[in-house]
Amino acid sequence: MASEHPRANLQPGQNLPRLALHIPEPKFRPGDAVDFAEVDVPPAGEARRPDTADKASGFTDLAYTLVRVLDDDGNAVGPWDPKLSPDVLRRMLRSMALLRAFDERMFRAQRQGKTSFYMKALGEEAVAVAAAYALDYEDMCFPSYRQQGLLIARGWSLVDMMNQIYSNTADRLGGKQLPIMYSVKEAGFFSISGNLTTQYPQAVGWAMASAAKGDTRIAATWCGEGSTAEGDFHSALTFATVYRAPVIFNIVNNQWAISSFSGFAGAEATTFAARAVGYGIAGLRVDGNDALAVYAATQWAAERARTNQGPTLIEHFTYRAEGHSTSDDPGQYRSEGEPNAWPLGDPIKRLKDHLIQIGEWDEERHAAQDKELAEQVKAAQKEAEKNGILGHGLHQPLESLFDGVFEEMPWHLKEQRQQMLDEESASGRPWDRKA
Ligand SMILES: Cc1ncc(C[n+]2csc(CCOP(=O)(O)OP(=O)(O)O)c2C)c(N)n1
Repeated sequence: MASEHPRANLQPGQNLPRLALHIPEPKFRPGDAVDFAEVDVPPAGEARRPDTADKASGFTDLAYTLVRVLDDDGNAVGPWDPKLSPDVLRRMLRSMALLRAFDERMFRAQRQGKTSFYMKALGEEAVAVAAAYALDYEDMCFPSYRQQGLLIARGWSLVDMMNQIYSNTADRLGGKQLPIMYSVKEAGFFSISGNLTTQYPQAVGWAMASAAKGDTRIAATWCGEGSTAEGDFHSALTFATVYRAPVIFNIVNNQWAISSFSGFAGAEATTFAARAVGYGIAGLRVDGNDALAVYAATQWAAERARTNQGPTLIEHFTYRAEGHSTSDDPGQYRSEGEPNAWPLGDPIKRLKDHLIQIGEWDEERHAAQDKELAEQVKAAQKEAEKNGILGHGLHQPLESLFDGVFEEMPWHLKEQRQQMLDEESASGRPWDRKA
């Protein structure tokens, strides 16, 4: 019997346009000239600043623009100017410059074979440092691997960070973790995991616990724009909006996820800040290379969280100025002209220019500070290297490999540990630690 469905007697595909997928393609590949004219950069000072008690639905426009404070001449303008004292501005600049000096030195240490791996935050210094200044020291941070600036801004020991990078005898993680995957509970810096975006729901859970206990501390978390494609990102936002968890979500949109440009995470269709809109969460899109804008947005989001207005999502629009890691060569997939053509400039230079513009800094002091910070990092490195570097034998007792899997070691791990030690001993103790 013939079907009565109107299309039932057509051949498959007949009379229909062929379906096609859209495959995002970055604008510039190696060798291409770069022109970022299409990147929309609104003037500094233009975005409005809603009251922190306003309903998120009342300012969705802020998810599609850029909150900017520093203009092209180094002036701080508009309603988001946090009006920080010159002293705080200078300290923030110093922390950012220290982070850059630290990155530079540790990158070199990797090239010299002293550590197996490193990741820089070049060009993204404002994102972590300015946020750290706007948060309380007691607030809990759930970072990705590119917010070492939080530790540096909180004054954490560079030697301790280096010990971890070197996996040496003083490594607080006992050599069990890849370099740069810090964990510093004392500085409110949650253990970094290699698995992208797992920190997002964990930050929400921590924030919910803080609220459930009637505490006053809030949580902040960071991930890259590529990481927003993970399922964990979306479940975190759902939990946070439902329970109005006191948490700040930071998306560091540095345009690249290793060799994948931001279009593969959805940037061609909308902004990352706009993800907030569908969840009913406050969303801000911020000039990530403007330390004052990052500070102001974080302070605003923190106030919302502290007054039980719930979560805020902040997209920091920035650019990953160098390779993804020491294992990456960006020359293979993007134009070398990109970093210099980036329209939002360099975050350190922009804060420095502002301080000079208001008569609170000068080039000579800046150069002297850079020199002093390089010396400070060098001295810390010397100190850390006394505890060992890569290639100088095993720095932790071999049997400690089995520690910390469970709070108390079960019998089968004890058995495996003994087996390992017996085999090591039978083969002449090749893993014996050097004195
Ligand atoms: C669940 C998971 N998938 C893939 C990876 C491999 N990986 C490590 S970093 C990275 C890119 C992340 O890019 P983005 O989130 O934009 O952050 P960025 O590195 O730019 O700071 C990928 C795919 C991983 N570590 N975890």
